[in-house]
Amino acid sequence: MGEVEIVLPAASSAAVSTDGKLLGLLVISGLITLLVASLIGLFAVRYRRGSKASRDRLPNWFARDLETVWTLATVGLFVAIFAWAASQDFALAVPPANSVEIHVVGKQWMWKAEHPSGQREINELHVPAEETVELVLNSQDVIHSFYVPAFRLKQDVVPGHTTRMRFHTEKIGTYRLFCAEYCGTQHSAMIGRVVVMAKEDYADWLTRQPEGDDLQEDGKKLFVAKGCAGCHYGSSKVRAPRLAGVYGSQVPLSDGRMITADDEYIRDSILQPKRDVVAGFEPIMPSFAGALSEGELVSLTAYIRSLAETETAR
Ligand code: HEC
Ligand SMILES: [Cu+2]
Repeated sequence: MGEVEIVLPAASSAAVSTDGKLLGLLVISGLITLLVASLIGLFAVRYRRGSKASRDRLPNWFARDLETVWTLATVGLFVAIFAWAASQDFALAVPPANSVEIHVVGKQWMWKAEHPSGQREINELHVPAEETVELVLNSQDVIHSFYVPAFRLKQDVVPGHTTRMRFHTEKIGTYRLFCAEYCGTQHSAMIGRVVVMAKEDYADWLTRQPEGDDLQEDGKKLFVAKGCAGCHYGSSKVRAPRLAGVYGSQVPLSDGRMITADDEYIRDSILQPKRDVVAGFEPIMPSFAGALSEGELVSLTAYIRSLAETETAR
């Protein structure tokens, strides 16, 4: 990620067939364009003013047969393309015999995923390669759309309705995830990534996701309950830094120093906000010393750390 992708990787079986269809249509359109253009050229020369070429009416049977042939040929071509494309879409719609089922909830403005064994993540989706993954999609508020360009898959996620999306991929890697349905002011920040891992690595990753995810959840609730969100969400009227991507980054301070945003720093920012003031901001954040328990601090830090993953959401 980060670098400019010139050719979008085709990272799922759907991507391979979609690219096939696109190429097929492109070749057919190209050939037809070529045919039409050459006929225009040919006729322009042949029937130019003053040329001796015959301008007699064509015999009726010829005009009729020509009409019939090209009508049938184009209809046949279109039906063939339709059958080809539809058969691929139908294949995708067949429920797989066995699949890894992951629940994904879209809400303003994030993607939350829950794995079969309970592990949770936000704006990240870890999936195993060489298995059919079935996403069970729900929305908590408005219509979102789960879109992974490298998979060539886009699925609307509608409130009050469960939709499913399946994919099979063999390409290990990290791919961009977008919301492709305008869903409010922070819609453009509703992005994340899909991490395709080798089967063993995925199994391993699952075991390495302990309570951390629940901490994040708690932290997120606290972030709203304790009033942090009132200043730190993008929609706030108060000028406060967005916290997405802060964790682990270098933060310029108002006194010219640079500081690495680690757990310490996050903690200090909450308890002694006047100590390290972020460059470009007023020191208006109140201290939460005494107002938060240790556990709450840990949860809040876990939540802010989890926001770091959404590197592009800054
Ligand atoms: C009244 C508005 C306000 C509230 C409420 C508030 N903050 Fe802040 N926060 C700010 C401002 C402004 C800054 C930047 C200036 C500074 O560093 O003090 C900031 C800075 C921070 C930073 C450092 C950000 C960076 O870019 O390095 C963190 C972390 C942070 N706040 C977390 C929190 C948490 C957690 C809460 C709730 C417990 C909270 N804030 C509540 C306004 C607020
Ligand atoms: Cu959305």
